[in-house]
Amino acid sequence: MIGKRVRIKAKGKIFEGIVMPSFTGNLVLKLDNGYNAGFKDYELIEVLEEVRIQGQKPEIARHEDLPNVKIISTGGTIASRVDYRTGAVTSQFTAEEIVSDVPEIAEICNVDAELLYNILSENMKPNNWIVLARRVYEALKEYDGVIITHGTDTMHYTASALAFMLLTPKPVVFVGAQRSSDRPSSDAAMNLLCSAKLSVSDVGEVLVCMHGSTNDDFCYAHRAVKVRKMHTSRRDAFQSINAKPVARIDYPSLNIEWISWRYRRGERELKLLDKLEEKVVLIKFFPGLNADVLEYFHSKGYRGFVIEGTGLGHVSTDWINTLKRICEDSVVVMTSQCLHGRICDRVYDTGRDLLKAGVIEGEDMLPEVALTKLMFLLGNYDFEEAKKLVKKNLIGEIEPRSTY
Ligand code: DAS
Repeated sequence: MIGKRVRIKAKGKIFEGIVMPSFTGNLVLKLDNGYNAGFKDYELIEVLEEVRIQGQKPEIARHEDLPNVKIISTGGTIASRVDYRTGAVTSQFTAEEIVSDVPEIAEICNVDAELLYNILSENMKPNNWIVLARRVYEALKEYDGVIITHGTDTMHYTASALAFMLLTPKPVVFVGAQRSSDRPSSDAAMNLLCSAKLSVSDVGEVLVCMHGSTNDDFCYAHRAVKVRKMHTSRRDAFQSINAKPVARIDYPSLNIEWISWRYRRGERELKLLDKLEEKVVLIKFFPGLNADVLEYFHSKGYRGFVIEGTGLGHVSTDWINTLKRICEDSVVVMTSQCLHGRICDRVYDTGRDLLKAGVIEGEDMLPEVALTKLMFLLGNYDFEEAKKLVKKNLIGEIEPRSTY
Protein backbone atom coordinates (compact mmCIF):
# COMPACT_ATOMS: atom_id res chain seq x y z
CA MET A 1 0.00 0.00 0.00
CA ILE A 2 3.03 2.33 0.03
CA GLY A 3 2.13 5.61 -1.58
CA LYS A 4 -1.58 5.16 -1.15
CA ARG A 5 -3.64 7.68 0.81
CA VAL A 6 -5.77 5.73 3.31
CA ARG A 7 -8.30 6.29 6.09
CA ILE A 8 -7.92 4.06 9.16
CA LYS A 9 -9.45 3.68 12.58
CA ALA A 10 -7.05 3.27 15.50
CA LYS A 11 -7.26 3.94 19.24
CA GLY A 12 -10.93 4.86 18.66
CA LYS A 13 -10.03 7.69 16.29
CA ILE A 14 -10.05 8.20 12.52
CA PHE A 15 -6.68 8.98 10.82
CA GLU A 16 -5.90 9.82 7.19
CA GLY A 17 -2.50 9.87 5.56
CA ILE A 18 -0.08 8.46 2.99
CA VAL A 19 1.31 4.99 3.66
CA MET A 20 5.11 5.24 4.05
CA PRO A 21 7.76 2.55 3.84
CA SER A 22 8.04 0.84 7.25
CA PHE A 23 10.76 -1.43 8.57
CA THR A 24 8.94 -2.39 11.76
CA GLY A 25 5.89 -4.06 10.20
CA ASN A 26 3.73 -1.33 11.75
CA LEU A 27 1.66 0.88 9.51
CA VAL A 28 3.38 4.30 9.10
CA LEU A 29 1.29 7.19 7.81
CA LYS A 30 2.53 10.61 6.69
CA LEU A 31 -0.27 12.78 8.17
CA ASP A 32 -1.42 16.04 6.56
CA ASN A 33 0.38 17.98 9.28
CA GLY A 34 3.67 16.56 7.95
CA TYR A 35 4.31 14.26 10.90
CA ASN A 36 4.72 10.50 10.55
CA ALA A 37 2.57 8.31 12.83
CA GLY A 38 3.02 4.58 13.46
CA PHE A 39 0.14 2.16 14.15
CA LYS A 40 0.45 -1.42 15.37
CA ASP A 41 -3.28 -2.13 15.66
CA TYR A 42 -5.63 -0.44 13.24
CA GLU A 43 -8.63 -1.06 11.02
CA LEU A 44 -8.33 -0.07 7.36
CA ILE A 45 -11.48 1.80 6.47
CA GLU A 46 -10.80 2.98 2.91
CA VAL A 47 -8.05 3.45 0.32
CA LEU A 48 -8.58 7.01 -0.90
CA GLU A 49 -6.11 7.58 -3.74
CA GLU A 50 -2.79 6.65 -5.27
CA VAL A 51 -0.11 9.28 -4.46
CA ARG A 52 3.10 9.47 -6.52
CA ILE A 53 6.08 9.07 -4.22
CA GLN A 54 9.46 10.29 -5.41
CA GLY A 55 11.20 7.72 -7.51
CA GLN A 56 8.03 6.36 -9.11
CA LYS A 57 8.46 6.84 -12.81
CA PRO A 58 5.57 8.63 -14.57
CA GLU A 59 5.61 8.08 -18.27
CA ILE A 60 6.93 10.95 -20.39
CA ALA A 61 6.02 11.49 -24.01
CA ARG A 62 8.79 11.53 -26.64
CA HIS A 63 8.50 13.37 -29.94
CA GLU A 64 10.40 12.03 -32.94
CA ASP A 65 10.77 15.53 -34.39
CA LEU A 66 12.55 16.88 -31.29
CA PRO A 67 16.32 16.73 -30.64
CA ASN A 68 17.58 14.28 -28.04
CA VAL A 69 19.44 15.54 -24.98
CA LYS A 70 21.22 13.62 -22.23
CA ILE A 71 21.06 15.02 -18.72
CA ILE A 72 23.86 13.71 -16.51
CA SER A 73 23.39 14.49 -12.86
CA THR A 74 26.30 14.84 -10.46
CA GLY A 75 24.35 16.18 -7.47
CA GLY A 76 24.24 19.54 -5.77
CA THR A 77 21.27 21.69 -4.87
CA ILE A 78 19.73 21.51 -8.34
CA ALA A 79 19.47 17.74 -8.12
CA SER A 80 17.87 17.52 -4.74
CA ARG A 81 14.58 18.45 -3.18
CA VAL A 82 12.42 17.70 -0.20
CA ASP A 83 9.14 15.98 -0.99
CA TYR A 84 6.92 17.40 1.72
CA ARG A 85 4.32 14.69 1.28
CA THR A 86 6.79 12.02 2.26
CA GLY A 87 9.54 14.06 3.91
CA ALA A 88 12.06 12.25 1.74
CA VAL A 89 14.99 14.22 0.32
CA THR A 90 15.34 12.88 -3.14
CA SER A 91 17.56 13.52 -6.10
CA GLN A 92 15.93 14.52 -9.30
CA PHE A 93 17.98 12.37 -11.54
CA THR A 94 15.50 10.33 -13.54
CA ALA A 95 14.38 11.89 -16.78
CA GLU A 96 10.84 11.36 -15.68
CA GLU A 97 11.30 13.28 -12.47
CA ILE A 98 13.10 16.15 -14.15
CA VAL A 99 10.55 16.39 -16.96
CA SER A 100 7.62 15.95 -14.60
CA ASP A 101 8.96 18.86 -12.54
CA VAL A 102 9.83 21.01 -15.55
CA PRO A 103 7.34 19.77 -18.18
CA GLU A 104 8.20 22.59 -20.58
CA ILE A 105 11.49 20.77 -21.23
CA ALA A 106 9.52 18.13 -23.17
CA GLU A 107 8.57 20.86 -25.70
CA ILE A 108 12.27 21.58 -26.37
CA CYS A 109 13.85 18.14 -26.46
CA ASN A 110 13.50 14.49 -25.60
CA VAL A 111 15.37 13.84 -22.38
CA ASP A 112 17.27 10.84 -21.13
CA ALA A 113 18.77 11.24 -17.69
CA GLU A 114 21.51 9.48 -15.82
CA LEU A 115 22.76 9.78 -12.26
CA LEU A 116 26.52 9.70 -12.35
CA TYR A 117 27.20 11.06 -8.85
CA ASN A 118 25.01 12.35 -6.10
CA ILE A 119 27.58 14.50 -4.35
CA LEU A 120 27.81 18.09 -3.23
CA SER A 121 30.38 19.73 -5.48
CA GLU A 122 32.77 20.69 -2.67
CA ASN A 123 33.49 16.93 -2.64
CA MET A 124 34.35 16.71 -6.34
CA LYS A 125 37.89 15.52 -7.16
CA PRO A 126 39.86 15.59 -10.45
CA ASN A 127 39.14 11.89 -10.95
CA ASN A 128 35.41 12.74 -10.90
CA TRP A 129 36.11 15.23 -13.70
CA ILE A 130 37.79 12.49 -15.76
CA VAL A 131 34.93 10.00 -15.32
CA LEU A 132 32.42 12.73 -16.17
CA ALA A 133 34.41 13.75 -19.28
CA ARG A 134 34.36 10.15 -20.50
CA ARG A 135 30.59 9.84 -19.95
CA VAL A 136 29.94 13.12 -21.77
CA TYR A 137 32.23 12.04 -24.61
CA GLU A 138 30.18 8.85 -25.05
CA ALA A 139 26.87 10.75 -24.80
CA LEU A 140 28.00 13.25 -27.47
CA LYS A 141 28.28 10.38 -29.96
CA GLU A 142 24.51 9.86 -29.90
CA TYR A 143 22.80 12.93 -28.43
CA ASP A 144 22.34 16.41 -29.88
CA GLY A 145 23.47 18.02 -26.64
CA VAL A 146 24.39 17.23 -23.05
CA ILE A 147 23.29 18.94 -19.83
CA ILE A 148 25.23 18.36 -16.62
CA THR A 149 23.52 19.22 -13.35
CA HIS A 150 26.16 20.11 -10.78
CA GLY A 151 26.64 21.79 -7.42
CA THR A 152 27.43 25.48 -7.77
CA ASP A 153 30.40 25.70 -5.39
CA THR A 154 32.96 24.13 -7.73
CA MET A 155 31.01 24.07 -10.99
CA HIS A 156 33.45 26.41 -12.71
CA TYR A 157 36.37 24.09 -11.86
CA THR A 158 34.63 21.02 -13.32
CA ALA A 159 33.34 22.93 -16.35
CA SER A 160 36.76 24.38 -17.21
CA ALA A 161 38.48 21.00 -16.69
CA LEU A 162 36.00 19.39 -19.10
CA ALA A 163 36.42 22.21 -21.59
CA PHE A 164 40.15 21.45 -21.83
CA MET A 165 39.74 17.65 -21.88
CA LEU A 166 36.81 17.50 -24.28
CA LEU A 167 36.62 19.35 -27.61
CA THR A 168 32.93 19.17 -28.47
CA PRO A 169 31.03 19.90 -31.70
CA LYS A 170 27.81 20.17 -29.68
CA PRO A 171 26.58 22.05 -26.61
CA VAL A 172 27.71 20.74 -23.20
CA VAL A 173 25.84 22.84 -20.63
CA PHE A 174 26.57 22.87 -16.91
CA VAL A 175 23.67 24.01 -14.75
CA GLY A 176 23.18 24.40 -11.03
CA ALA A 177 20.86 26.12 -8.61
CA GLN A 178 21.43 28.48 -5.73
CA ARG A 179 18.05 27.60 -4.21
CA SER A 180 16.61 24.07 -4.03
CA SER A 181 13.57 23.30 -6.13
CA ASP A 182 11.26 23.06 -3.13
CA ARG A 183 11.70 26.76 -2.31
CA PRO A 184 9.53 29.46 -3.92
CA SER A 185 12.64 31.41 -4.94
CA SER A 186 14.22 28.36 -6.56
CA ASP A 187 16.18 29.11 -9.73
CA ALA A 188 16.37 25.40 -10.64
CA ALA A 189 13.50 25.18 -13.13
CA MET A 190 14.41 28.35 -15.04
CA ASN A 191 18.09 27.42 -15.17
CA LEU A 192 17.19 23.93 -16.43
CA LEU A 193 14.84 25.29 -19.10
CA CYS A 194 17.39 27.81 -20.38
CA SER A 195 20.01 25.04 -20.37
CA ALA A 196 17.71 22.79 -22.39
CA LYS A 197 17.25 25.54 -24.96
CA LEU A 198 21.02 26.04 -25.13
CA SER A 199 21.63 22.30 -25.45
CA VAL A 200 19.77 22.20 -28.77
CA SER A 201 21.17 25.49 -30.13
CA ASP A 202 23.91 26.39 -32.61
CA VAL A 203 26.91 26.27 -30.28
CA GLY A 204 29.71 23.74 -29.90
CA GLU A 205 31.51 24.20 -26.58
CA VAL A 206 31.25 23.78 -22.79
CA LEU A 207 29.08 26.43 -21.15
CA VAL A 208 27.69 27.31 -17.73
CA CYS A 209 24.06 28.43 -17.71
CA MET A 210 22.77 30.29 -14.64
CA HIS A 211 20.60 33.32 -13.77
CA GLY A 212 21.83 36.56 -15.34
CA SER A 213 20.15 38.76 -12.72
CA THR A 214 18.44 38.31 -9.38
CA ASN A 215 15.11 38.39 -11.23
CA ASP A 216 13.58 35.61 -13.29
CA ASP A 217 14.10 37.50 -16.54
CA PHE A 218 17.10 35.90 -18.24
CA CYS A 219 19.97 33.47 -17.92
CA TYR A 220 23.50 33.87 -19.21
CA ALA A 221 25.50 31.21 -21.01
CA HIS A 222 29.08 31.69 -19.84
CA ARG A 223 32.18 30.22 -21.53
CA ALA A 224 33.34 27.47 -19.16
CA VAL A 225 36.89 28.86 -19.04
CA LYS A 226 35.81 32.46 -18.39
CA VAL A 227 33.23 32.05 -15.61
CA ARG A 228 33.43 32.11 -11.84
CA LYS A 229 31.00 31.86 -8.94
CA MET A 230 31.20 35.40 -7.50
CA HIS A 231 28.59 35.37 -4.73
CA THR A 232 27.73 32.88 -2.01
CA SER A 233 23.98 33.01 -2.44
CA ARG A 234 22.69 35.41 -5.14
CA ARG A 235 21.00 33.64 -8.02
CA ASP A 236 23.15 35.60 -10.48
CA ALA A 237 26.32 34.49 -8.65
CA PHE A 238 28.03 33.29 -11.85
CA GLN A 239 29.77 35.99 -13.87
CA SER A 240 31.96 35.99 -16.96
CA ILE A 241 35.35 37.46 -16.04
CA ASN A 242 37.54 39.20 -18.65
CA ALA A 243 34.98 38.24 -21.29
CA LYS A 244 31.36 38.84 -22.16
CA PRO A 245 28.90 35.99 -21.68
CA VAL A 246 28.46 33.90 -24.83
CA ALA A 247 24.67 34.31 -24.85
CA ARG A 248 21.66 35.66 -23.03
CA ILE A 249 18.59 33.41 -22.85
CA ASP A 250 15.45 35.42 -22.18
CA TYR A 251 12.83 33.93 -19.90
CA PRO A 252 10.15 32.77 -20.32
CA SER A 253 10.40 33.31 -24.09
CA LEU A 254 13.70 31.28 -24.19
CA ASN A 255 14.92 33.45 -27.08
CA ILE A 256 18.70 33.23 -27.39
CA GLU A 257 20.70 36.38 -28.06
CA TRP A 258 24.32 35.58 -28.95
CA ILE A 259 26.53 38.19 -27.26
CA SER A 260 30.12 37.27 -28.12
CA TRP A 261 32.05 34.91 -30.39
CA ARG A 262 31.40 31.19 -29.98
CA TYR A 263 32.35 27.81 -31.41
CA ARG A 264 29.43 26.88 -33.71
CA ARG A 265 27.74 23.48 -33.70
CA GLY A 266 29.89 21.10 -35.77
CA GLU A 267 32.86 23.49 -35.95
CA ARG A 268 35.19 21.20 -34.01
CA GLU A 269 35.76 17.46 -34.14
CA LEU A 270 34.85 15.50 -31.01
CA LYS A 271 38.10 14.77 -29.16
CA LEU A 272 38.89 13.59 -25.62
CA LEU A 273 42.24 13.85 -23.86
CA ASP A 274 41.31 12.44 -20.48
CA LYS A 275 44.42 12.69 -18.36
CA LEU A 276 45.01 15.22 -15.56
CA GLU A 277 48.18 15.72 -13.53
CA GLU A 278 46.84 16.06 -9.98
CA LYS A 279 50.11 17.30 -8.52
CA VAL A 280 49.46 20.89 -9.54
CA VAL A 281 48.84 23.43 -6.78
CA LEU A 282 47.10 26.82 -6.68
CA ILE A 283 48.65 29.13 -4.06
CA LYS A 284 47.09 32.43 -3.10
CA PHE A 285 49.89 34.80 -2.09
CA PHE A 286 49.29 37.12 0.86
CA PRO A 287 51.66 39.47 2.69
CA GLY A 288 54.00 37.45 4.91
CA LEU A 289 53.43 34.07 3.19
CA ASN A 290 56.80 32.34 3.23
CA ALA A 291 58.26 30.91 0.01
CA ASP A 292 58.73 27.66 1.98
CA VAL A 293 55.22 26.80 0.81
CA LEU A 294 56.69 26.31 -2.68
CA GLU A 295 59.42 24.07 -1.28
CA TYR A 296 56.84 21.99 0.57
CA PHE A 297 54.83 21.17 -2.54
CA HIS A 298 57.96 20.69 -4.61
CA SER A 299 59.23 18.17 -2.04
CA LYS A 300 55.91 16.32 -2.44
CA GLY A 301 56.51 15.91 -6.18
CA TYR A 302 54.46 18.84 -7.46
CA ARG A 303 55.80 20.19 -10.75
CA GLY A 304 52.91 22.54 -11.61
CA PHE A 305 52.36 25.76 -9.66
CA VAL A 306 49.72 28.43 -10.20
CA ILE A 307 50.27 31.51 -8.07
CA GLU A 308 47.39 33.87 -7.41
CA GLY A 309 49.57 36.93 -7.00
CA THR A 310 48.78 40.56 -6.26
CA GLY A 311 48.04 43.30 -8.75
CA LEU A 312 49.65 42.84 -12.16
CA GLY A 313 51.11 39.51 -10.97
CA HIS A 314 53.43 40.00 -8.01
CA VAL A 315 54.66 38.17 -4.93
CA SER A 316 57.14 39.27 -2.29
CA THR A 317 60.64 39.77 -3.74
CA ASP A 318 61.96 37.32 -1.12
CA TRP A 319 60.26 34.56 -3.17
CA ILE A 320 62.44 35.23 -6.22
CA ASN A 321 65.37 32.92 -5.35
CA THR A 322 63.07 30.01 -4.42
CA LEU A 323 61.09 30.56 -7.63
CA LYS A 324 64.31 30.49 -9.66
CA ARG A 325 65.05 27.00 -8.25
CA ILE A 326 61.46 25.74 -8.66
CA CYS A 327 61.25 26.97 -12.28
CA GLU A 328 64.21 24.76 -13.21
CA ASP A 329 61.97 21.65 -13.20
CA SER A 330 58.46 22.99 -12.74
CA VAL A 331 55.93 25.11 -14.62
CA VAL A 332 55.02 28.21 -12.59
CA VAL A 333 52.14 30.36 -13.87
CA MET A 334 51.28 33.77 -12.42
CA THR A 335 47.65 34.89 -12.18
CA SER A 336 46.07 37.74 -10.20
CA GLN A 337 43.80 37.82 -7.19
CA CYS A 338 42.25 40.91 -8.83
CA LEU A 339 40.61 38.37 -11.17
CA HIS A 340 39.73 41.17 -13.65
CA GLY A 341 42.42 42.47 -16.03
CA ARG A 342 45.58 40.73 -17.14
CA ILE A 343 49.00 39.86 -15.84
CA CYS A 344 51.83 42.14 -16.87
CA ASP A 345 55.14 41.44 -15.21
CA ARG A 346 57.05 43.91 -17.37
CA VAL A 347 56.06 47.09 -15.52
CA TYR A 348 57.66 46.81 -12.09
CA ASP A 349 61.04 45.40 -11.03
CA THR A 350 59.30 42.64 -9.08
CA GLY A 351 57.54 41.45 -12.21
CA ARG A 352 60.67 41.63 -14.33
CA ASP A 353 62.60 39.62 -11.72
CA LEU A 354 59.80 37.01 -11.73
CA LEU A 355 60.04 36.68 -15.50
CA LYS A 356 63.83 36.32 -15.23
CA ALA A 357 63.30 33.60 -12.61
CA GLY A 358 61.22 31.68 -15.16
CA VAL A 359 57.66 32.50 -14.02
CA ILE A 360 55.12 32.47 -16.88
CA GLU A 361 52.52 35.25 -17.22
CA GLY A 362 49.02 33.78 -17.07
CA GLU A 363 47.61 36.58 -19.29
CA ASP A 364 43.93 37.16 -18.36
CA MET A 365 43.23 33.64 -17.11
CA LEU A 366 41.29 33.08 -13.91
CA PRO A 367 43.43 31.36 -11.24
CA GLU A 368 41.13 28.31 -11.20
CA VAL A 369 41.27 28.04 -15.00
CA ALA A 370 45.08 28.27 -15.00
CA LEU A 371 44.98 25.41 -12.46
CA THR A 372 42.76 23.11 -14.54
CA LYS A 373 44.65 24.05 -17.71
CA LEU A 374 48.03 23.19 -16.15
CA MET A 375 46.63 19.90 -14.80
CA PHE A 376 45.42 19.12 -18.32
CA LEU A 377 48.67 20.14 -20.06
CA LEU A 378 50.99 18.28 -17.66
CA GLY A 379 48.68 15.27 -17.87
CA ASN A 380 48.62 15.07 -21.65
CA TYR A 381 51.82 16.73 -22.94
CA ASP A 382 55.51 16.54 -22.13
CA PHE A 383 57.02 19.16 -19.86
CA GLU A 384 58.47 21.49 -22.54
CA GLU A 385 55.25 21.34 -24.63
CA ALA A 386 53.15 22.06 -21.53
CA LYS A 387 55.34 25.04 -20.68
CA LYS A 388 54.84 26.44 -24.19
CA LEU A 389 51.08 25.84 -24.34
CA VAL A 390 50.24 27.29 -20.92
CA LYS A 391 50.39 30.87 -22.18
CA LYS A 392 48.87 30.07 -25.57
CA ASN A 393 45.13 30.41 -26.05
CA LEU A 394 43.65 26.95 -26.65
CA ILE A 395 39.84 27.22 -26.29
CA GLY A 396 39.09 30.82 -25.32
CA GLU A 397 40.62 30.81 -21.83
CA ILE A 398 42.89 33.66 -22.94
CA GLU A 399 41.44 36.65 -24.77
CA PRO A 400 44.01 38.26 -27.12
CA ARG A 401 43.49 41.66 -25.51
CA SER A 402 41.62 43.00 -22.50
CA THR A 403 38.73 45.27 -23.39
CA TYR A 404 36.98 45.22 -20.00
N1 DAS B 1 27.05 22.64 -1.61
C1 DAS B 1 26.69 23.24 -2.86
C2 DAS B 1 27.33 22.44 -4.00
O1 DAS B 1 27.07 21.24 -4.11
C3 DAS B 1 25.20 23.23 -3.11
C4 DAS B 1 24.93 23.95 -4.41
O2 DAS B 1 25.12 25.17 -4.44
O3 DAS B 1 24.57 23.30 -5.39
O4 DAS B 1 28.07 23.07 -4.77
